[in-house]
Amino acid sequence: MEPITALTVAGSDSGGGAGIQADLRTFSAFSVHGTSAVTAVTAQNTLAVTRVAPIAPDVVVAQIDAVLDDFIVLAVKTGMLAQPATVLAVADVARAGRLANLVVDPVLVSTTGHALMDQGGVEAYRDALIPLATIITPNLREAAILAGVDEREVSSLDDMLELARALLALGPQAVLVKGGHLVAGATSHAHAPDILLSAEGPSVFDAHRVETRNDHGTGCSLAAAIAAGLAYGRPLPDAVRDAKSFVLAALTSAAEWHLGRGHGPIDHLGWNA
Ligand code: PXL
Repeated sequence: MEPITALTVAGSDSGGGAGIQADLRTFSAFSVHGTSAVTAVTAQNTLAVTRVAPIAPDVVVAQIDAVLDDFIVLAVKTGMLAQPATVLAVADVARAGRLANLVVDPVLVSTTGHALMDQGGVEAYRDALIPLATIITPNLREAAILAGVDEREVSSLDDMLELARALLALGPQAVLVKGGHLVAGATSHAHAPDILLSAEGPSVFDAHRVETRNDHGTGCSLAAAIAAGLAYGRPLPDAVRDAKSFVLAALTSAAEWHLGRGHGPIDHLGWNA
């Protein structure tokens, strides 16, 4: 047999909650062989990010080349890219048609407020990488920054749809705006709706909100799970639906566990299910 293979291009989280570590566990949970290109080393735990050391863009590309030269990579996820030059370098590889089923999670800032992208990253994403994506998966804050609107003005599903339309106009095949950070307005606290928009129109994926501090790496995991589904040939809406169920289950079974003293990881492998 030949295991299905995917690639994550993302940062390392020393605490094992987000980034490469979350992506590889997610791939494993979906029976996908995970390959990786490390874009940055972060020193962090469940409480804070204390250092970020970017990897040189040519070293990132060398890792991608090494993987693509040997494996049949059926889907690629990008997470934290750390520097605009890395966004541009990854976009060059994508433009050459070498990154199948490209899921771009446009990571800009950590939940704890630490910058995970240098100045100029927004423009690089907008101009170079996003137009080449199969799907982009911004949270509300990232969507607002990429669309150039004030995050505080996004408070309803209609506002989210408008954001999704603005981002679809940048050229990706689909946009998933995640409502996990939606606080006020038309939807209640109990829900975390996401909107998927493609040329086929919008669909809303509603999910109840899980009350827990153990939510570190949910965004990374969702994008990696979508990539895993696409690697298996699932249609995009099905891959998104499966990915949401996966993250919801992993959040639910991790809700009460203790890993670190802050925002702990989710239960990717169902240890507490
Ligand atoms: O969740 C965004 C993210 C992505 N990648 C790495 C991170 C984080 C958040 O902390 O550390 C490496």
